[in-house]
Amino acid sequence: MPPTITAFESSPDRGKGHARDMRVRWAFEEVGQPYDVRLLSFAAMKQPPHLALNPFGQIPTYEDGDLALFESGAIVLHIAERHDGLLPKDANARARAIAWMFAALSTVEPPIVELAMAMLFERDKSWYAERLPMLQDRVRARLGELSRRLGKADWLDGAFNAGDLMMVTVLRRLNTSGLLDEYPEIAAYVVRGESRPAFKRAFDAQLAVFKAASRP
Ligand code: GTB
Repeated sequence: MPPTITAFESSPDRGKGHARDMRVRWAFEEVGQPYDVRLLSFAAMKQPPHLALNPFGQIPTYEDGDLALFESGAIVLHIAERHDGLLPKDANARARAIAWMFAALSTVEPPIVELAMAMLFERDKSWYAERLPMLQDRVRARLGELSRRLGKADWLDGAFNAGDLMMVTVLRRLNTSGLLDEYPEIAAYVVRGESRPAFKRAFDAQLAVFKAASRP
């Protein structure tokens, strides 16, 4: 039996692949591992069976035999550790790839999510116009730092690895923000990630879920 992950029955991003099951799907595709998906409504995510898998009532989760995991970072790392293709063999390079995964999740993603949440939920607030430039500048700071490190390289540290997978999924949330246009190396890096066949297969799979849910 392949591992089973959970995803939105109907993603609020309308199939843009911004929900965090996308990074798990992509990891499976990169390593060539089949997987099953259990789709959940928002209501089902808050019911005891799902809370037993993820105490925060969120997707994605991962089940394989007697192992259940939550947190997309932990799931991608688990997949990368068990299959060839996402982590270098050299111990130091492997440790650095994992450091980039953490950097994506704990240094780069928070200001991006903060900006995305403000743009989604705070537009009608009196303080929105004043707060927005500050949130954008926090994202710009990370993009500038990342751009200086990436330079002209294709990937963050040698060949594509799980660190790039995680970073690209984090950065592509900015695709419609206009901010990536200010950092051409980062914009090209995101496109490079999105051009990988494994990314496309994962993207199409989550898009098919959205299309099926939208059918009358
Ligand atoms: N740290 C956890 C992880 O990495 O797995 C965070 C998981 C998480 O935030 N899951 C979200 C969720 O289940 C879905 S991905 N939310 C429901 C809830 O908390 O009740 C976040 C997400 C949602 C929607 C969009 N979008 O519409 O663009 C993008 C990202």
